[in-house]
Amino acid sequence: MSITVTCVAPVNIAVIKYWGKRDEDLILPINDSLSATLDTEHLCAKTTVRASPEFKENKIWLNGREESMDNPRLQNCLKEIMKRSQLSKDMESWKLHICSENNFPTAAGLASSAAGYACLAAALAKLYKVEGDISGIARAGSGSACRSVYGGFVRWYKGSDPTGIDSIAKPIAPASHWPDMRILVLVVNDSKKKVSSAIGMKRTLLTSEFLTYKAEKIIPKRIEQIQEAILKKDFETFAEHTMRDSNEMHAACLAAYPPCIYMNDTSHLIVELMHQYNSTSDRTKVAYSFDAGPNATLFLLEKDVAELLGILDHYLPPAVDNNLEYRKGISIEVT
Ligand code: 2P0
Repeated sequence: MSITVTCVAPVNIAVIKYWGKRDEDLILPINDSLSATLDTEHLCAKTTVRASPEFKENKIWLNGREESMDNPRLQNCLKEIMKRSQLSKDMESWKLHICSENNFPTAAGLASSAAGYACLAAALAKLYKVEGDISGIARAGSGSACRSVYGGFVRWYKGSDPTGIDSIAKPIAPASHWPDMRILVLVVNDSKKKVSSAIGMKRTLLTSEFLTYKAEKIIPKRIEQIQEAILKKDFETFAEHTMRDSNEMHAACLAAYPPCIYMNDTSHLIVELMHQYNSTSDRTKVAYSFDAGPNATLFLLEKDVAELLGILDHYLPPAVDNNLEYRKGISIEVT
């Protein structure tokens, strides 16, 4: 006898970044963040959870390899689920076998933990018949995961309650609201990053005063403006805020001591090329954003995709010598 549930959750890309926690254990951020969730075809996690009275212990496999269940973040997720479980006590005591796979490189700055924990939260919620918002459960596993629980454009409210009850994600517009928005992910390097996001953001918060300044003085205004730009489909305003926020996150990382360096020469070349491309056009056609790694995410409108791919092919051909291995075009869809 067993119950099996399978869920799929995509990666989300933040245009207003989460970088810095005000509570490390509860994973509560120092600022609101805003992202776009990709569609379920590319960059996804797929998680199957099986519960059975015959299993002797809880077990987890990530990308085919058995991992320890002692991970405190995993335990926090399970604890949050059990608090809201609607299963009988008897079934709650059944042990779990969890199997999760990504269809993209893990821990290469492609938000693998976001998709993974969102997927786990969704699968466990289905299994334990948990109702209502589950973004807080996903957040207990990894901060940015709370945004992958919803499709389209999503805002994670930092909240003010010390328990974290109001630190949840809410959708602000479905992907269908801006159907011609496209996202290209340029994979510059898919090896594992040197400084994890958790360590990088802690170090930045402790040693770079600019991060606190950004969270308190810049983001509150910017997030309202970018949200309005999304609702009005004002690409130029959206693009400028996106690029500024990415640049300022990496500036804060560089101002950490020792500095956290995520972008590489190819990343900087992409930044320069995109600014040159925009400046020779009659309007801003593309925005870039970089997470905790060298890979670039580009936001643009469908009508400009062919031209931009031509520019990238010319200046950054996918050759070994410039380390740009491959790239992939993705459109946003409601998940
Ligand atoms: C974001 N990143 O908003 C930012 C931008 C990376 C750069 O959220 O410690 O893996 O698990 O809460 O969610 C990556 O941080 O960190 C991240 P934890 P997480 O997408």
